[in-house]
Amino acid sequence: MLQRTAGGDRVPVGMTTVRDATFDFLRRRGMTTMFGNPGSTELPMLADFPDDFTYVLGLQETVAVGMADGYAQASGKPTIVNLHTAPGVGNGMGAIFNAQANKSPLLVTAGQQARSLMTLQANLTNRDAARMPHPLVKWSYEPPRAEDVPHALARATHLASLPPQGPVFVSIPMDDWGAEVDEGAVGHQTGRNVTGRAVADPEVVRDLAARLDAAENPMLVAGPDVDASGAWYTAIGLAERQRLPVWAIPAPGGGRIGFPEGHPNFIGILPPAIGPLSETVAGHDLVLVVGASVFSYYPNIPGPLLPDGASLVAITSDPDEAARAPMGDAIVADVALTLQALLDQAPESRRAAPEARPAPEPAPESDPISPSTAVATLGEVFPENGIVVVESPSATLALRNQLRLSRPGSYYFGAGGGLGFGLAASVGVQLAQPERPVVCVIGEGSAQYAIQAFWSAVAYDVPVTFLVLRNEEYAILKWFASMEDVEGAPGLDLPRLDVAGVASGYGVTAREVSDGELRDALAEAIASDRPELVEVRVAPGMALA
Ligand SMILES: Cc1ncc(C[n+]2csc(CCOP(=O)(O)OP(=O)(O)O)c2C)c(N)n1
Repeated sequence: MLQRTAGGDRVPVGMTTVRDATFDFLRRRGMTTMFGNPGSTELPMLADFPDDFTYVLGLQETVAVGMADGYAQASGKPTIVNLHTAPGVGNGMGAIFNAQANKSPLLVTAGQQARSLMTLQANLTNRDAARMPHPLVKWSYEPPRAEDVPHALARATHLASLPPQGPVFVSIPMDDWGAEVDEGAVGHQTGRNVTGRAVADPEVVRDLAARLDAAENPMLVAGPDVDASGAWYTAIGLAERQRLPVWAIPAPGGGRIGFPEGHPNFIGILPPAIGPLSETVAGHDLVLVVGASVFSYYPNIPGPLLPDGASLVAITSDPDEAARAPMGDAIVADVALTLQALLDQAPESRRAAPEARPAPEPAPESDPISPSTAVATLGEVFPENGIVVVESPSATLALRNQLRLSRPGSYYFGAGGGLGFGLAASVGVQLAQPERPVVCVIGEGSAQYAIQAFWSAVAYDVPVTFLVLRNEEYAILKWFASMEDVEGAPGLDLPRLDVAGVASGYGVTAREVSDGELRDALAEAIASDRPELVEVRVAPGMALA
């Protein structure tokens, strides 16, 4: 006797299919929001899509992966994104690169030609599916048999979620979905819990607490994993108890901020090159780096790795980060648990509290306004619980200085540096955090790399506010050109790109405003329950504060 499964397959009564087992697994893991862009090879997976799942369509794979990245980071959950065989993965690769840098737990899946047609290389066969995204993912796999698909997806999800978190990839031939699985075996394979938050050796923590307390002038460098691991308030506790001045990791790197930037102990953002960074930390005898790599240097300005008299200790959950650092010691363990253990051991220090940095200065008046003024205006109306997703290269430093965000989970930036993260990720972040207003601050050049994200924001009623800073150039590249002594490079000007016009075409309520209208326009857009865009002309060049 035949029965129709939830997924629509006609199978013998009592039989469990690959699709049933897969959706059961995703449901159990809370992975019921799926991002993607489908093709013929993915349709068998999506057949009779279960009612308790949501499919979020991105019109280009950069958008699908970027939305999933934002969603995974802002929800703290592994997130599935389904792409269309080789060309879909190809389009998504830049965004997968960003997800890797963001340590975002993405389960990237792609359809594949039917197994019986792969050897003769029928159209759409990805001839080496597992090799394609290989350097960008923690694990890349095409299961040898249809019935191995649920187990492979479970294995991939565990790997994505274990520290350091990151994307994984599974290629799934299109005729696998109706195949039968052994119910007993698949129950074991997909029902497992795997946890990976490891505590540091207590002796090592005790030594570090003593070293920290004995230091004359220690400092803390807070990285993105302070936020991602849930160590935000513990980091504040440690900085206050030990009177530590706190720096953010070199700008613009780091997908998240690791310390409240309005806190009296917060000093600023480290410069990103070897020589200037070493000069900045001069005078400190112990540099404690938490939840970051040491360091993501760029551009190449040589110098000593550390100033004389300084030593460095890093706490990271990423063995590769620990191993590749060019200086200092490292402890590989969960950042939140280790910081808590360190806080428990660290005595109240008698050092003087660090001097609070001054409030941001208003930018000098100009016409058009400087990017600093634009982001300061955003700061005037930015809600307490707001979240900002940033891809506005020449205004990032100014935004950090003007907004001084102080709540956990308030800042997302594409740590890989590949443009296309901002617009897409802001939609994913807002879907994961519906109660918190999300503002995406984006350059008009950056907006072009994932422009179709506007459509997803409209289609799924995602009320992001997009603030487009239009300076009619690739300002950051002109700055790099001057750093690199490059003259006469073409392709750095963007005469009159009408982002508001394009966004309206996708259905976003969009307007271009003068500087005098900016404040009210932003306040209205943030309060609105629709996606809205505000575009403002800003002066060319870098804004540093
Ligand atoms: C995928 C990708 N392509 C190209 C670049 C190089 N790139 C870095 S910043 C930038 C310019 C961005 O322009 P815009 O958003 O207008 O910002 P502005 O520099 O003017 O602030 C470019 C092209 C990149 N980072 N990623």
